[in-house]
Amino acid sequence: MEPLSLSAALKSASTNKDLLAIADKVQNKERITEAEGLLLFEKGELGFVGALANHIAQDLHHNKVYFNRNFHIEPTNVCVFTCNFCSYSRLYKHRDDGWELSMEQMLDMVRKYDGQPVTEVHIVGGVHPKMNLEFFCELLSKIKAHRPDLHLKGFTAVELDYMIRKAKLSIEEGLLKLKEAGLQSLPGGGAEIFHPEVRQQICADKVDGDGWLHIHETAHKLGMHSNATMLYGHIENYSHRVDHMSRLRQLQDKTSGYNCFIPLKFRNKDNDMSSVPESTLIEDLRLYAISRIFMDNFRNLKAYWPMLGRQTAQLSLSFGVNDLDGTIDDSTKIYSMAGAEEQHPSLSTEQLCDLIEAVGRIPVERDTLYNELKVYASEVWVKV
Ligand code: V47
Ligand code: SF4
Repeated sequence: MEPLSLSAALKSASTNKDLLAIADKVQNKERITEAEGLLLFEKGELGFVGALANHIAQDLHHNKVYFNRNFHIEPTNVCVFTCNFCSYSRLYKHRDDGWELSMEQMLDMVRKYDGQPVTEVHIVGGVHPKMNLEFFCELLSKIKAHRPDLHLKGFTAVELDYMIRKAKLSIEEGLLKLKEAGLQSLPGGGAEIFHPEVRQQICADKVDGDGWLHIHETAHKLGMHSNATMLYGHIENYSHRVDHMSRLRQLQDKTSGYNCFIPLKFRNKDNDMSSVPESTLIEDLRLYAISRIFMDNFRNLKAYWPMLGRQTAQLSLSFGVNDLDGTIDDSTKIYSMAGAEEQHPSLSTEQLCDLIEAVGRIPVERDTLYNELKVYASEVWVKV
């Protein structure tokens, strides 16, 4: 029997003519509008959006799924801000319950990887009033001096906004100092939901959406790349998600500076939003698929497995995702403290490859900028 063509499969998944018009656009590689993005959230069944998203991802990446070898440094969980969804931070007055790593402790963490083939360190933490721009420039330059091949990806726009304002510099001046010290990329955290209706309720006291975007735009202008996240599945509605993704899509049109988009599922353990239920698996997968369809200028869509759990991350590979972040090596606490299944997130390269191959995809080790370092072609799945 002949397999169903994509359009026949889509017609069997939906009879809504507006949705089918979106499917035509996707097949013709045309951008969908914000109203169409909203319609996908409101009316697009999982099978329908999944088929479209998988079609796009296959067209871009064939069967390849990317990962990298990385570890995190979380300098502190002491934070001047009070985001209601955060299970991780401790206020300065309660700093005895948290941690504050010294320069030497962080350099020891780097030295632990001497001789190991990690390619990236991801540095992100709370916003500590005493860890300033000068301290982080020193940290970056010492890591670079010790291990020049390690790509330094660090600091959310929230941390950057605070440390650069405190140093009384413009965003451009501050980022330049960090770049000179060795910073190469910005991670995507702190974006949450840009729309003020939501931001005011979940993280009113930190940098707003415009400020976050300005920092990333400036970093792109200085030749640095960055990631973008969206914290979803709490009090936001579908329009807020579309607004968030649309603002990122517009900036990407302007700068092409984003490496990837990373939806982050809200986890509700031990925070001030614990009464808000977590999103369902179906909603998670629909969100990945719709992000893939809507954000047509982001080549890479990442499922961050420590937050989602490895099985859901694996499943997301059939819904538009083409990147599983990295090996992590049990070096982050943000999600385990918020109730994620992965209490000590760590995967060996072999385990990551097995996860990817188990769903018929080809694992590819990448660097931070998505240059391919090694294609793992297993005989089981790949005809070579
Ligand atoms: O900005 C905090 C999120 C982010 C919770 O760029 C929570 O490669 C869910 O941005 N439930 C920081 N999410 C982590 C981050 C990140 C992670 C992995 C890869 C990259 C990258 C970036 O964590 C915060 C916030 O959005 N977060 N608390 C929570 N309870
Ligand atoms: Fe601080 Fe980040 Fe937690 Fe907000 S999410 S309280 S900025 S550590």
